[in-house]
Amino acid sequence: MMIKTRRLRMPLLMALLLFFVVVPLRAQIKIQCPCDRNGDGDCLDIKATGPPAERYDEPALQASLGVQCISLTGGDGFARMADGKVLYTFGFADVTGTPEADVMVKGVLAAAWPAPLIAVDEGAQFYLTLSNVGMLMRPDLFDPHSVHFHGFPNASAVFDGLPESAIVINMGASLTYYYNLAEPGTFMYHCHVEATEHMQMGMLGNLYVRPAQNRLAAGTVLNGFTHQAGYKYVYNDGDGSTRYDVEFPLQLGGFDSNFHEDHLNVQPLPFALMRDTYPMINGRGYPDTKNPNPLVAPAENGGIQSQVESSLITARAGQRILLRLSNLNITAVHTLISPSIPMRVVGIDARELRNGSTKLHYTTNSVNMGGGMSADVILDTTGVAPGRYFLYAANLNYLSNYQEDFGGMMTEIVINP
Ligand SMILES: [Cu+2]
Repeated sequence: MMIKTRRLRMPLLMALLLFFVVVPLRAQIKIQCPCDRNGDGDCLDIKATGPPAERYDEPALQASLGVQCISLTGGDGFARMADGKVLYTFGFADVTGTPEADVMVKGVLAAAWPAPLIAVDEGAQFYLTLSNVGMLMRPDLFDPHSVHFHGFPNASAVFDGLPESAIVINMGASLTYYYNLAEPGTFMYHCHVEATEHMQMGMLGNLYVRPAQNRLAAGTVLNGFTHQAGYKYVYNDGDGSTRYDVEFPLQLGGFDSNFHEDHLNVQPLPFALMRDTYPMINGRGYPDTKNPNPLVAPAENGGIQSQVESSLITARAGQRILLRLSNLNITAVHTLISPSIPMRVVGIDARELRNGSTKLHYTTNSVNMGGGMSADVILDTTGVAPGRYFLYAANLNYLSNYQEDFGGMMTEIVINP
């Protein structure tokens, strides 16, 4: 009997050793980007001096390959609400340019809210490396993370981020997602692992693809419209009808403060009781939305800035403003109102509104978006008097920062002479 037990004990010990020691050691941070030769996830930082291995990146190669790369981490952090309340978050951080050996350290408590903006170009090959640095404040958790490029026609399900059908990323490991940017449009991205929890906790951000029409040679005539150098469009419209001068991605969302506070200890349940108390645009409530600067880093983050995206909209009178609107809120449908400057809706859910060559653009003062929806809205400021205008949620109870009134899902449009 003793011998048998001893025989069983060894394989068990070996299995435990394999599972807890060898397997984690095999996982590693690995950044893949075809024009990156020094393993820091970008192709941009040529250094004139230093050992050859450290100055290998090649911007010219990046251009010739049509490659765009970003390196993100998934982890936790803190964000400051407009009333001063600091809430615990999960999120992504941009570590592009950080060598592989430093990614785990740099990504700790670095979660950005919202996730780092991703703006890429149609026709490019896009490599997104996600490394999971773990949740420092919740060492009991061993959650994987993923990136779901919402609404994008992925060629392969393995890069779609759904835990049921795709690869997800364990702590201490990386995965590089590959996207062939075949279509322009306003998309969004989020983690799809335990989506209700990870999305409420803040793993969501703006993502859009600029159209190939932007790169036409100056003087090209499109259906009677002459393209000029520097002209920008929302879609490959074929007639210049989606041209704009300045663009602002605005993502609607919110935090349930009870859920975030309890989450420092345990995942609160049931999800059916989730109720957002801090409605936000780009991770801020009014008046923080109109602050053009990054917010002060919460002390809990150790000085790492978590909220860098302003939602202040500025333009000169006469310019066309593109609002890339998206709603990634998991608890509410939102209606956004521009009562003073008419909104021309040119696209919904990353598609131009058209039937063949017939344009179905329409003008309105409000756009209604359920979770996961996007809208491309152009504000034509021709004839608009210089001044300050407002953009806000029609659900007026969302114009608050929890117990503080006159806040929440609102921002300002400043038209300069
Ligand atoms: Cu996640």
